[in-house]
Amino acid sequence: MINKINSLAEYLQKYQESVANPENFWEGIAETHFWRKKWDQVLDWNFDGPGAPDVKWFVNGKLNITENIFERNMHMRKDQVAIIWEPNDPKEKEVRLTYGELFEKVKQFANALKKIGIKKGDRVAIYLPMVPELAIAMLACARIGAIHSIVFAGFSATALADRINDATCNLVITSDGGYRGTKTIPLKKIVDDALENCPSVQNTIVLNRTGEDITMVEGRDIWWHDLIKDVDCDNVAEVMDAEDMLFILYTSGSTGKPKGVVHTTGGYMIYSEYTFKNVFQYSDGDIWWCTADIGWVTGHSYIVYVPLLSGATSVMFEGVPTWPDAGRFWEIVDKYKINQFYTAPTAIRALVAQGDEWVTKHDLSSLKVLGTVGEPINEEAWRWYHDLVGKGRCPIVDTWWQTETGGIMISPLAGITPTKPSLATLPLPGVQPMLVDHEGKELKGNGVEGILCIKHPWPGMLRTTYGDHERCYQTYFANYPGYYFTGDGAKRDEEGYYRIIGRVDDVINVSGHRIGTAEVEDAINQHPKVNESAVVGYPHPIKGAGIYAYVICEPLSDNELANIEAEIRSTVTKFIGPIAKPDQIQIVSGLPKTRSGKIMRRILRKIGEGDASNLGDTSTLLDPGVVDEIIDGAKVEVKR
Ligand code: 7RM
Repeated sequence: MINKINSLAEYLQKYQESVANPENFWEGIAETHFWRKKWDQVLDWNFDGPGAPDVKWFVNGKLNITENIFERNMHMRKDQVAIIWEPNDPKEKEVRLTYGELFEKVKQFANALKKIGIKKGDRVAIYLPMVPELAIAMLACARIGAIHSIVFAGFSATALADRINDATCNLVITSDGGYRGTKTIPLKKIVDDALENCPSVQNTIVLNRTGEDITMVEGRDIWWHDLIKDVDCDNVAEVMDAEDMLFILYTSGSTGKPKGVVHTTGGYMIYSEYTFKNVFQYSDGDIWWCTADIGWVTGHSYIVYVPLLSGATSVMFEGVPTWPDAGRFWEIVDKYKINQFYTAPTAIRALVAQGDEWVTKHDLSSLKVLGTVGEPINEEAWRWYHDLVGKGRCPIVDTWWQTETGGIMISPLAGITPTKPSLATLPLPGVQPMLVDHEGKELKGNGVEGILCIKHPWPGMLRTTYGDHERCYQTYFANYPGYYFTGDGAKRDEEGYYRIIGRVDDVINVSGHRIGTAEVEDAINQHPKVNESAVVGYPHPIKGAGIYAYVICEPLSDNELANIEAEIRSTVTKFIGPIAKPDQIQIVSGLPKTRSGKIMRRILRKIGEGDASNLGDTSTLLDPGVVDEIIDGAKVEVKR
């Protein structure tokens, strides 16, 4: 078991140790886990040069992550609740699965996967709502060494097909439908549409969740309940190499289609588990709730793998924070006596707007620690969370990390690191952040602002982008050779605390979801009447950032003009999903381009922000007149 840090002095000491000798530090932690065979070498790495990045932790070590969740804990936790599932509709009964029960279900489903021919190394796409079977499916894949690729159930058929094809998955696990608030989402229908263009898929497994009418394709589609009938629960875990792939998770970047971020078995397990007890100061018997969706990395790590590795009781919620009313989160906190609560700033801001009484009418006295993740938290939301939800007695941990990092990287340790609103504060032991200027020169000392990079490998880092290792190098290691480039800008204050400012690339963080501007532009350009588009982020009071699209169309009739915005939104919904729908669409006759044809996004961003008073150098623009036209027609009020 991992020992947790208990004081600031101990943190500082551990931090020093971890930097002075990272291998010793991580080896000590890895030794508390269950390995089939010990590693020969702790770390072998190269961030630059031939084959880079080349990072191997616990070289030749053998293990299975599910043995570390189940076999390692079973003697003491068989009857302890592992997962509490709270359904979308509060009138439906919750489900509690003990470690013993969950283990049986995982082994049985693992055997069922084997029965249909799934084996080690196969890729399995999972497109499910937030139901316990999602965790069971993930863990069953890990048990047999199949690589899961979970696709958030809000993505469209096209986006799902892109992800299935990129990883050449041979199986899709889905359900008939899914509930979210008042909506029912026809997941199986979306899978059917996607599979028209996915030649690698041989089977789908379909869970019965909503009971709605669906079509089952003979020979391809199998009901979950039929598949597991008569399948036994005896299963020995596949022995995995520490560097065998555990999962792929697609995430958006500056250019092109989303990349499949690859995490491997040993390092991800060691790193992510280490973060949990330290950041949240989780103690045995506490009830833990992370409100994320398992379709995002936060849910992978902090609903499923990490709490279960830590022997925690993890709450999983199917619904949304505002249905049946805006008190739902706090009702659940009270119902299960949640001790640590982890959510996104966008959810907090949405609830601030609903009024305080939704919070004050529930008993929140069980709460000990509050966490945030996904985007910068503004001071107002931080204060509300701290004062009203936490009654001023719960430390807030503002945790900075990414899909690529596997687990939390920069964060206070609850109750140990003195906090300041909107600051992620200090790196966890083993994490070596640095700030660089645009030339890649390290900015030393405190009171500096620059681009956030990481100097040294940590066990939870991505190893590659699936099917395209060169892209991994180009995206994360080419800009500042020798360092991992995060894509974020940050400030280190006089005390050495980090404040994450936001993305420095063409990624927009909408409600904590990463959306690539290029992806949205590609989707908009699919509309037959659209010639060209440029997408930027702009400040949005609830979402953090909204999506602002400037679009050039072919000549439109009045009728076409009246419908074009709605049509563009539905085109984006079709090609990506509703989360990428532009909030503002402005039809323009031209875009601010340089003589070499590059769109000056900086100008479009400024206009979206509502401040065109200082547009900087526009002398390289081909046609400066378009800027005035865009300002005149802007969807927000613009200061000139
Ligand atoms: C976990 C997750 C990653 C991006 C990252 C940042 C932003 C995340 C914070 C934050 C400010 C934070 N993975 N981000 N946490 N910005 N403060 N505490 O969100 O891959 O989906 O997104 O999110 O820009 O690069 S992610």
